[in-house]
Amino acid sequence: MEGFVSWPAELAERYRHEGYWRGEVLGDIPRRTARGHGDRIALVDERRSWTYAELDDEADRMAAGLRQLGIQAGDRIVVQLPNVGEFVVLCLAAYRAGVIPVLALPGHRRSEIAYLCELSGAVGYVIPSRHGGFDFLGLAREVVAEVPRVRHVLVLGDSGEFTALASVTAEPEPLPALDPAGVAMLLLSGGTTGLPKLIPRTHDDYAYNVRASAELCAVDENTSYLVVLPVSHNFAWGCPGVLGVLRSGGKVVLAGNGSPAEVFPLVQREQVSMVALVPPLLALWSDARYRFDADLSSLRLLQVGGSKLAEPQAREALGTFGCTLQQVFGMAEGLLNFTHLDDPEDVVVTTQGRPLSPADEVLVADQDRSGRGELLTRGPYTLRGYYRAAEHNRFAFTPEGYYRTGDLVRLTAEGNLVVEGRIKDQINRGGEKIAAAEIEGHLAEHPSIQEAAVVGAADPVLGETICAFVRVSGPAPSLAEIRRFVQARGVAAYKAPDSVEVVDSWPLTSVGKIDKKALARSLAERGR
Ligand code: OOB
Repeated sequence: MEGFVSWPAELAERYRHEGYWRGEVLGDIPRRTARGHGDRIALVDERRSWTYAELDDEADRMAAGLRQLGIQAGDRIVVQLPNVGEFVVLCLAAYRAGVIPVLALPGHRRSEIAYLCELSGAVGYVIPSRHGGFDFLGLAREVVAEVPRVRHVLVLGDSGEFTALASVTAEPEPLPALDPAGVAMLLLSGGTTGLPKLIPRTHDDYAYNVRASAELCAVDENTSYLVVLPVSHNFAWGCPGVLGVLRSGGKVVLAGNGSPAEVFPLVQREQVSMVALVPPLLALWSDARYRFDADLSSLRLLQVGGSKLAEPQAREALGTFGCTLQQVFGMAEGLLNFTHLDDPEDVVVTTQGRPLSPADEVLVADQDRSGRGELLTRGPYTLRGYYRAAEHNRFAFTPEGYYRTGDLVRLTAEGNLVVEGRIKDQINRGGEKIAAAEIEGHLAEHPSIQEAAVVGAADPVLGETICAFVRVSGPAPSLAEIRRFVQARGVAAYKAPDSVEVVDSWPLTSVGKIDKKALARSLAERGR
């Protein structure tokens, strides 16, 4: 596939020889249980449930339906569905047909989706008709007008002038043989420069990612896994996530949002044993624990990741939920670090765990005196290059093929990683990643903004929020005006600045660039 950087032949050979890559394809994940125990429940969402046999059969039919529409192996489709069972059916169908899903978030809007369609060369776009009060049909009209190559809009619900996803079904047929070393899907990176990059994940690499995570987390047929994060996020989809549970014969419960009022009764009803959370959601759950009388005693494992979990919060959660806590420091690019289920409490609350695979190579580069440096990594499930991004790849990877994570870490004596900060120009807003450059680009288009610099401001709940420093000509726009402006440009709401600071001049670095560290310090000094 043009634009995909594969592993060097010797390494690929080693990963196969050592049993990391087994030639499995992602579409086969639920098949074993579907054949042996087809009547077991695989999937539950707000409206219905699927047995393994139903899930398997519907995925086969949708795979045939995609092909009947003329969507072929190797074609890309941008998928923007919320936490609904159809997302799972569609992704399995696409994997089986060799169609490559590009996993977008429900919050993305015109600017992100049109860009993703363009960059991936997508022929299809899959949406709900409405979700969270937003009209996706309207968005789809804008997207197809801007990117005419998108020939198919498939809609869950009222399809208007487009194609109903429910109609994408046909008699199952023999499907093309797939190359397990080929690209199975494209995940989104948080991005550090402008818009997000696309991360190619192969069947071989992701099947290993899922299998090894499921083993580490002791997922089995008794696991009841609740999804409250967006299901299209790598954490919830494959670490071990939905796919890890489906390969083990367990049950996946999809929830629309993570609010305790909605989700605690679900935990009780579905006897949920495992869930993946970001730190702000864990805080919400901890606060609410004693305000609801739902029985949460089925919970066995709380996975927390996406942004840094503070030690006091981790200790509190252990006391509050009385089950195993696991820190997960991962990235859509590949590398996953987990604390282990039998780690001592101190390791669990003070570190972000260690690499999943014995074949993960990690380096801490340019260490300062305290041993803190940038985490570099390569391995059997870490990308070797972003998709169609030759230019960017030259500095995102070392000549030896290590991915520069942009995270500042140190290694403890026992080999666990502690995340100490980052050098990438990105904001981590409670687990959601925002490339500063992307927002700066939008702000610079505002008629009264001359120049903008976006930095993270410390926040007790989200960890960080987005602060926009702006130099203006004429009247300074208010925060509300700036937020309206950014969103009117078709940008996801979570990327709109949370605060604005107007400056007359910039602090500069020795090479004359805007000194963002100084800007962040000035916020910290004023307690912002
Ligand atoms: C996960 O993936 P992404 O791609 O949304 O974000 C990756 C970045 C990391 O490079 C790091 O900067 C940050 O998010 N991060 C953490 C963290 N987990 C991720 N920073 C501190 N502590 C943690 N535990 O966020 C992701 C993917 C798979 C599993 C879990 C998280």
